[in-house]
Amino acid sequence: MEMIRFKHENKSAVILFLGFLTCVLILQVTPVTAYWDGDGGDCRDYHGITFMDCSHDGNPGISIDGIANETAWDAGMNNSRTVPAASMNESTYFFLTYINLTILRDDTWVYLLMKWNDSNIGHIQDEIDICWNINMDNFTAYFAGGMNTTGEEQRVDTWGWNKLNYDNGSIHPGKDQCFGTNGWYDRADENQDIDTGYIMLNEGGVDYYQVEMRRKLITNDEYDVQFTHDGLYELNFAVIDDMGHEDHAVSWNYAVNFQGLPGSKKVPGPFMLALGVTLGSIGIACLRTRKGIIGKSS
Ligand SMILES: [Ca+2]
Ligand SMILES: [Ca+2]
Ligand SMILES: [Ca+2]
Ligand SMILES: [Ca+2]
Repeated sequence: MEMIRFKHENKSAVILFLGFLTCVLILQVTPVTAYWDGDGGDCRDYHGITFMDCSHDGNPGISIDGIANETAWDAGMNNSRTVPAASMNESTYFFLTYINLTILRDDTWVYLLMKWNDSNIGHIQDEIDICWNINMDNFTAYFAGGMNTTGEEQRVDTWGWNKLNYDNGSIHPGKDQCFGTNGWYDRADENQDIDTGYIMLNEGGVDYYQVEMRRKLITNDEYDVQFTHDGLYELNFAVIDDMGHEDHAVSWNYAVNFQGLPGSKKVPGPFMLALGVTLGSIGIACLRTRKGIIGKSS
């Protein structure tokens, strides 16, 4: 009898040990925790910035309906990123999601394709937001004092999609907003420049939202980021699941490289500059020589 009990206890201990070992292994291979690491401070201290490219297609023919069946998206997906977003450290709210992100543009619009897992799809509070830095010095996803910038006249543009009461497949205007030194500006003061369309998906038993979004490269709205110059544009993401909670999932910072923008002035590179100076010098030297020859012959 003692022997049977010993065997039973031994078996339980082995199962417990294997369970513990499995947990340790899962924690080791999981790249992102459900909460931010560290002390809940600025995520830039932990992750830095992830860079990505923006593909160009002169005629992408994208219909903003949430369905990514346009061939332009296939090419743009070469530059896709998987953006992890998690709740804040010590949050009482638990949510971890991965946004599959593709960004492309033509000569008028910038297009975003975003697909992310949601814990309870179809909830009216489900939402995704993108913060684009306009001119903030210390742009971050962590705003300790609420959604406001620290510098005078520094602004962040935000583009949002809400589920609200819109049916699956709905095409509707997004939320185009901006915040600055004193928090949110009145949304009514700015033009609403975002178009969105969405569908719900279920793949392998996991529920996803998929949103197509577009905005003109240049809106001339003081509350919007303007894609006028080639270079890097910083952004980050927030995903709200069900409750519209303050502790929504947040990504770290990304920067998108826009090149060949229609409004961008072409600055000559160092090689072209050196070539120009050399050719100019040769031209001047030739003129002087010619003048000398003419002077001598006359
Ligand atoms: Ca589409
Ligand atoms: Ca949800
Ligand atoms: Ca805006
Ligand atoms: Ca606007």
